[in-house]
This record gives sequence, structure tokens and C-alpha cells, in this order.
Amino acid sequence: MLNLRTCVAKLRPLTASQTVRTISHQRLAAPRTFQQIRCYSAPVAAEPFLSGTSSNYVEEMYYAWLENPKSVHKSWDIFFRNANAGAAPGTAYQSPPPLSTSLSTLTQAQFLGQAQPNVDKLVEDHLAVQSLIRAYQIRGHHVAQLDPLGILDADLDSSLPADIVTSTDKLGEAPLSFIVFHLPTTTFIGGNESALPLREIIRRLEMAYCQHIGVEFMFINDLEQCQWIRRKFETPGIMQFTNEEKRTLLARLVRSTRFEEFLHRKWSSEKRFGLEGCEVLIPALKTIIDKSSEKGVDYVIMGMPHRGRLNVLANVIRKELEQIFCQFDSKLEAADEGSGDVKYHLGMYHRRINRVTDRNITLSLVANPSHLEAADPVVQGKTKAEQFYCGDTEGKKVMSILLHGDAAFAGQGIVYETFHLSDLPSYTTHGTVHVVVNNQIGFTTDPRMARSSPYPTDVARVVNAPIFHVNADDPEAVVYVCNVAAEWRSTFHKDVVVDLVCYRRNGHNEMDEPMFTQPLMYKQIRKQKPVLQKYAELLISQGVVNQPEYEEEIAKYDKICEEAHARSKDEKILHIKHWLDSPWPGFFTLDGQPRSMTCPSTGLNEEDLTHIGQVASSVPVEDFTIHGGLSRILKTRGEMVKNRTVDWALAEYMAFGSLLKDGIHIRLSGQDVERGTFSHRHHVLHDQNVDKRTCIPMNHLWPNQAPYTVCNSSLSEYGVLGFELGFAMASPNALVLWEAQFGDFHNTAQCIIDQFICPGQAKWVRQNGIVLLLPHGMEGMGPEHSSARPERFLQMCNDDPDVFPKLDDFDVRQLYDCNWIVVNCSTPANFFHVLRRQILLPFRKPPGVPKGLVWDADAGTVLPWLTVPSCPLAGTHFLRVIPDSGPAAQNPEQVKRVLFCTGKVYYDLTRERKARQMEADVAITRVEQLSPFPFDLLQREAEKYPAAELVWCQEEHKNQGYYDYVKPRLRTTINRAKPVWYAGREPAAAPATGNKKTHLTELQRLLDTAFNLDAFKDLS
Ligand SMILES: Cc1ncc(C[n+]2csc(CCOP(=O)(O)OP(=O)(O)O)c2C)c(N)n1
Ligand SMILES: [Mg+2]
Repeated sequence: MLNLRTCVAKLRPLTASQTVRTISHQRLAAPRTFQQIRCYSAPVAAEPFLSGTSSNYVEEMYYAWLENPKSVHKSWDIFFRNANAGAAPGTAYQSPPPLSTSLSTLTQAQFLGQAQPNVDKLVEDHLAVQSLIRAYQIRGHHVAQLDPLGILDADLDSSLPADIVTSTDKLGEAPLSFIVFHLPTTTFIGGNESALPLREIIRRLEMAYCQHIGVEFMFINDLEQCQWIRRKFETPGIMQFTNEEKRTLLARLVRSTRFEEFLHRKWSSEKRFGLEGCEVLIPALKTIIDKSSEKGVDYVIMGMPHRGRLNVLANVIRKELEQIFCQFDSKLEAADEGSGDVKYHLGMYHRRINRVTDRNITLSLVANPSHLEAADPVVQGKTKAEQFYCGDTEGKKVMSILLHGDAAFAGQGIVYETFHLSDLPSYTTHGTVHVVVNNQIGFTTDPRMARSSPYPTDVARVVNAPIFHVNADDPEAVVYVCNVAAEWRSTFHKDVVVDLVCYRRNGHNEMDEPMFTQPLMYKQIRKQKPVLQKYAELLISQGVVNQPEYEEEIAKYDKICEEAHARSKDEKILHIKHWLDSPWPGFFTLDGQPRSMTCPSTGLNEEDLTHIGQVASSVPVEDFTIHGGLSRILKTRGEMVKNRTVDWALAEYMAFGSLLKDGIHIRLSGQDVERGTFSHRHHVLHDQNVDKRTCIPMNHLWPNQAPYTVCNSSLSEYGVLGFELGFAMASPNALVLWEAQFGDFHNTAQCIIDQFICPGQAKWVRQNGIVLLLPHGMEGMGPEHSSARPERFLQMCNDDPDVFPKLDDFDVRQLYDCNWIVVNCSTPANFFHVLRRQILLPFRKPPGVPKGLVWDADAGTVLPWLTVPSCPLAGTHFLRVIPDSGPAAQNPEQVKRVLFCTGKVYYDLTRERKARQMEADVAITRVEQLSPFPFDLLQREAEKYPAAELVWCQEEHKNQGYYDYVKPRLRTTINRAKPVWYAGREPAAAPATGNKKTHLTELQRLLDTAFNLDAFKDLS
């Protein structure tokens, strides 16, 4: 760094930190008269190579020439002689020929009056200049002054940009620096000029790349995009602001700063995660929104962490201030059901006029949990859905903005997972603007301990997103960069990152003492003049505003805050629904209630079922060759349709197909879902002869059907489930399903499940109907791939195990009261009904559907057409419990044992019962909906078999599966009149054994217990 600095300092007439003012001071102090410059400057003013910036350089050169004509290059010597001799403008200077001209001409032109230099050397010099330019483009950001504190290297990379130094060294010192070089087409520093002296080249590169903006973009492998960025940052004088723009920027800074000051004055001991040190975030976001609105965007969906969130709500989204202020009142009563959330997690939805563009704009800030970055994929999913519903296939109308903290952006893997969705056809939102509040600290940990990459933003490089680092104490640089970022997004529809390098004036929150851990940084921060003050002083010195105007702007906003505060005292009740990020207009009544409390039949007429079945077993386009194996699968499907039976895949097909007919969009996403992990689904057919030719028969069902989206996802559970949750947020009229490859892979998406899906409605009064399909079943495939860990879902259900609900209508009311639904279907038909019920219900709850029957020999082939024995196709519904219908049920008084079970183990049990000829002794009752628990139906079942022992049987280990959830509820059901016994595997640490033989032994043991009528004798 030192080398480069020394070298550049020698060459450049204007150092990065020098202002025009300091230069003119030096001039005044110099022993030369201003008159001399005047005489000379008049004829040269019209020289083609002179611009505002290069004239400084010429001035320097001129002084040097005056002192000693030999101290400047010969060409300058001639030029100044000619100019002084009164040569007409444009004639005193001889520009070098373009590079394409022969070297001998070049040599002549450049070395006027000198001996012909070594041609090799000349070429080498030109190449060196080209690589110098390129080096600045690649590594100029290392030299840029990004850190407002100036104590830490904001990039943490103090390594020497070696190629810049090497090139300069090769070129040598002062004499060469006066040589004029032709500029390559990969730079715009020349403006209208195609050649510049080396000194000027370097000076302009310094201006473009080494001031308060550090541009990282040279890894982008698209020439057009690189050129676009170069043009935006290199063109001389491009960063110009009108006085009006400067005043707007100042006014926005006033709001941002005074908002935090107001909160601090009123509630000095309340946590608010203030923005102090990065107040420029507000003008930054407003600039991005203004520019995007100008480019046609009318809906912006945002996600952000705690830092500055209240300020963004107030000053960007324009939430009423009194609604924010009243949140600080601890006596405020909650009006809505649910547990609510802290104020800096709540979401918001607001439609208003953008004052700058005079166009309507809707802004939505997605509610989020504490878990940093978890909202990223959710925001993207919601954005994708909003684009989908308004037919915005290119992201021209709807866009997302994601805000990040520096530590979280670098540390959280979900950031990477979300970036990887950004260019996938079914997941792209056509470009996101990312803004990092890079205060160079995460809680108490500074970047040296928090990441291994130089910048917190390096993760964005994987998707070729340009990264604009900017010193947040230079508001104009920030606004410029934000404008470029928004333009980039609207031009290329790709992600872009703005890295606001700032500081955190207070501790992590307002109660925190930062000096414990960052003493030096905070000593510097205490000295730091707030950005508003700095910028106001600058504008006052420029005469853009005067002191009274500035003070008036402050007083005006303070008054707004005071008045809102006075009004906020009238608020006695907190309505979380005022903080809803995704309203569903029309779906609920005006006061947010379901329009009914009933669920229509989920059955379907035979004609529609047959039609869907026929399409599902055909190839609905001409000249399309499918794989021979698939032809056989489709043929089998066709036969099932003829026989009026369904398997798992066909039941799913029929549920989807029927909802599509009713205008319900269906989106099924997850790893390998198009074919289905178990090769059972085949929703996308591939032509065996034509590359990439595919057909989705589901989209050929009905003339005016809703579209069906089925998409193989990236190999990310956290990211994709978050995305689908976001997609499902946008509308209640879509069935959005995420399928885990195997149920236990939801492990890595647990944060979305725990923080959003399970408690989303309780925290944010936001319903969501996402469906999780979780393949589950102990098949002897080892510890993984066996269990969807239903115990976790059940543990998070909010129904009380000890209370028998007092409800008239369990079917619907119980569903309304619960936080989510856990279903384990034992028949394809019940799977069909539960999928349809999901949409036909007058409200939305997320169900988890472990499905284990894809492979099961009994369940996977011939099961009756949509469950009900006599096959009344209309009027059927999802069965929460499937009672025994065999000999045991005919003579219930004789039954000695009732085996309650769920899912696939039912088939093992019935086979075993048959083999042991115990059909009259043992009844088997299937619990299909585990949560909310079917207290009413199981009570009926238990009462039906008065003499029977009650046993819960499961194939999972005792400490897993359903037992812990079911047992207390079953006991409540029977008023604790009898014990509830257990037949199943022993407790274990792993979900399943890795040994097939052990697996089978365990299975036989549990079956033995289940049918040994003496098994529990000694225990009772
Ligand atoms: C996933 C997750 N891990 C840990 C935390 C606890 N935590 C809250 S804020 C914070 C520091 C965040 O630093 P940064 O991302 O730089 O944001 P800043 O607070 O500096 O604005 C931490 C560790 C959290 N909220 N989420
Ligand atoms: Mg930070």
C-alpha cells in the first residue's frame, strides 16, 4: 500500500482528500501571480483535452514549465511555447494518434523532437498503462477511503495491490508520467477524450475508484455489464447533484437523525437498535425506491434486521408515527389474539404516492424473528408470488430490497442459500438490491474475529453481483451509489449490493456499553461529527442552504414528532393487525374473521376424477416420446383409473387437478419434486429425442384452469422452505407445497419451521397455508431417511393435553384454534382430502403431512377410490380417524385390545393380525390427524370397546414419534379411566438402526408386543 501511495502521490496533482479549495489556497500562497495563469489560460481553454479536472493538471504543469521548461515533457514544452506564442485554440497541442496507427507514427507523435525510442519499450509502456487502468478497476477499492472512522481498514485487506504498483514502477517516475497514452475502450475516464497523459489517467482513476466509493465488479463475466459499471463510475464529472437534490438529501438526513434523537429523548432507557452512525440508510433506501419507481416498479417488498428498523418504518414506509411511539408504552393492551412480538420485529404494508415520481407505490416490510437473515428467502418468495400474481414475468413492477448487518451477512449461511436462488427460473425475483449496514461490528465482535473474507459482502460474488462499498459519511456518494444500484437492477435484473461502511455510535443496543470491548473504536466514535452536521455544514458553505433554513427543517420535523407523540398517548390498545405485512383483502371479513366456520365436502364428482386420471396417464402433446419405463407407469395409472382405484401419486394428481379447475394456483417445490424422489410422481415429462423439451400434463387439464408450477429446487432446505413460505404469504388462494426429499432433511430448515410457520399467526396475526410434505417411514434405510421427526412438530402444537375441548364442531373449530395441523395419512384417499381441505377451509393453517406410503405394497397400489367404501364420490371428506371396520368392529364388546396407531405401521399390524387370526380380538384404529387431536372421535372409539385394553403402537422409538404427544391426550379422552400401553421400539438416540436385520428384529418385537394379549398383564 505504501509503495502505491508513494508512487501515486508523486504522480497525481490532486490527492484523494484534497478539495478544490485547498488547491486554490496553495495557489494564493504561491509566489506567482494569478495574472500569469489568466494570460495563458485564455488560449488553452478551448483545447480539446481540457476538462474541469484536467485543467488542474495543466495548471500544475504550467507552473513547473514556467520555473524550468526542461522539467516537463518535451511535448508540453512545445505546447506551452505555442500557446504563449498565441497559437489558435486547438492548434497548440498535437494529440497522439490512435493505437491502431503504426508504432512509428505513434512514436513520432508522442516524442516530438526526440530521438525515436525503443519500439518494444513503447508497446510495453502502452500495455503497462492498460494494465494499470485495469488494476485500478479491479483493485482500486482497496485504496478507497471507505471507513468514516479511519481507524480500521474497512476491507481488512491491507495487502498491496501489486499490479498497480508494478505497472507504475515499470513505467518509471516523472518523465513518463507526462506521456500521453491512448485510452483503451474498456475505460471511460477520458470522457470525450481518447487519450490522456499518464498523470491524468492516474488522477482520474483515483477519482473514480479510490475516493469514498469502492467498486467491486471486475469478477463479473459479462462485458456489457462491466462496461455499464465503468461508465457509471469513470465518466468525468458524472457524480453531480443539483441544489434541489442536495436539499432533498439534507431533509432526509434530518428526518433520519432527528427521529432517533426524538426516541432517545423520550425513551432513553428503551431498546430500539437505533441507526446512529448510519443515518444515511434512510436517504439510501429512499433513493433506491425513488429510482426504481421511476423505472416502473410499483411494489417493493423489504426485509431487514433490527438495526434502524423503526426509522425505516417511520421514514421510508411512512408508518404513522403515533403507531410507532405508542409501542413504547408498556401499559398498552394487546387487542388481537396471539402472543405478539417486540416492536422491532413487526411488519408493515403501506400503499402511497411516491412524492418524487408521483406514482403509486406499495411498500411492505416483512415481519421477522430475531434470527438474523432468516427473512431473506421469505422476502424473496413473497416477491416472486407478487410478481406471479400480477403477471410481472421480468420483475419490472415488483422488486425486493434486503437489508443486512455486516456480521450476519457474512456469517449466516442462509444468505448464500438465498443468493443461489436468485437466478433460478422458478425462484428468481429478477434482481434484489441488498443494502448492508456495515458498522464494522457485530454485537461485541469485530470483523477480524467474525469472518475470514476481506469484506462482509464477499458472499455476493458467487452470483456475480456488483458490490458498491461506500463511505457512509459521504451522503452524496451514498445516494449516487444507490441510484446506480437501482438502475443496475432495472437494467440487468440481477442482484446488486450496496455496502454502507459506517459505524455504530452506541452499543449494540442503547443499554449496552461498547467501551468494554472496543475502547479505541469508541474513542474515535465519540469524536465523530454526526453526518447530518457534516453535510449541513458543507451545504451551508456551498450556499445551497443557509443556517436558518436548516434549523427550520429540523424544527419542522421535531414538531411532527411531538404532535404524533401527543396523539400516541390516546392509543390504549395495540392492534397487531395494523402491522400486517401481507393483508388478504376479501378473504376475511372486515374485522379479520373467517367468512364462515364450515368446510364444504372435499369429495369430487366421478367425471372430474376420471378426466384428471386420464390426463395423468397420458401424454397430452403430439410427437412426444417418453421413456419406455414411464409409458408402463402411465399405463398402470390408466388401469387404476379404469378400476376406480388410486395410489399415492394419482391421489395427489387428482387433488391438484381439481383445485386448478377452481382457479387455485398450485406450486410444488423442493428437491427433485418434478419426478418425485421415489420416482412416483412424474409431473414433468421429458421428450427422449429433443433436448429440454418437456411437458407438464397438469397444465393441460382444463381450458381456464389456474397454472400449475412444479419446480426442482436448489439443494437448500432452509432457503427453499423460507421461499415457499413467503410465496404462500402473498395469497390465500394458492396451494403452496414444499416437499423434503426425506422428511428428516427439514432439520436444516428448522428455523423457518420454529420461527415462522409454527408461531407466525401468534406473533404477527398472519395466517399461512403452506404444506410441508415430509416423507417418513421406518423402512430399514438407516438413521437418516427414516423419520420426519414428527415428535418435533407435535411438541410445538398448542392444544392442551389435559383438557378435553368443549366444542360443538371439532371438524373446523378445532382447526381454527390450533397453530398448525399434523396429519399422517394411511391412505392415498385421505391424502387427497386433506390437500383439498387445505384450500376449502375458510382460513389457512400450515399442515405438516408426513407421508410414508409411497412405497408400501398395500397402500401404494390398490386402495379404494377416495376412501369411502360405498364410493359416494360427492359428500366425502377427510377422515381424522379411521376406525376398524372388520370383525372386531362387528362385535366390539368381545374385543380385548384396541391398537391405536398412525401411518404405515397400520399395514404391518393388519398383516400380523391376520396371520395370527386375531381379527375379532384386536381392533386397529388409525389416527390420521394427530394434531389438533381428535378427542371426540377417539373418545367414541374407546367407548365402543368397553372391555378392551388401550395400546398405542408405533414403529418409531419410544422417545420419538407420537407416543409422548398421544398418551396424555388419549388419557384425557377416557378421563384417565384406563392405562394407555405402549407397543413399539425402545427409546434410542438415533431415529433408526443402520442394520437391516436389527430393523426387522425390532419390527417383529413390536408386533409381538402388540398382539401378545398378556404383554401388560403384570404391569396393570
Ligand atoms: C441467527 C442469529 N444469531 C445470533 C443472533 C444474536 N445477535 C443479535 S444482533 C447480533 C449482531 C449482529 O451484527 P450485525 O449483523 O453486524 O448487525 P448490527 O447489530 O451490527 O447492526 C447478534 C449476534 C441473532 N439475532 N440471530
Ligand atoms: Mg454490524
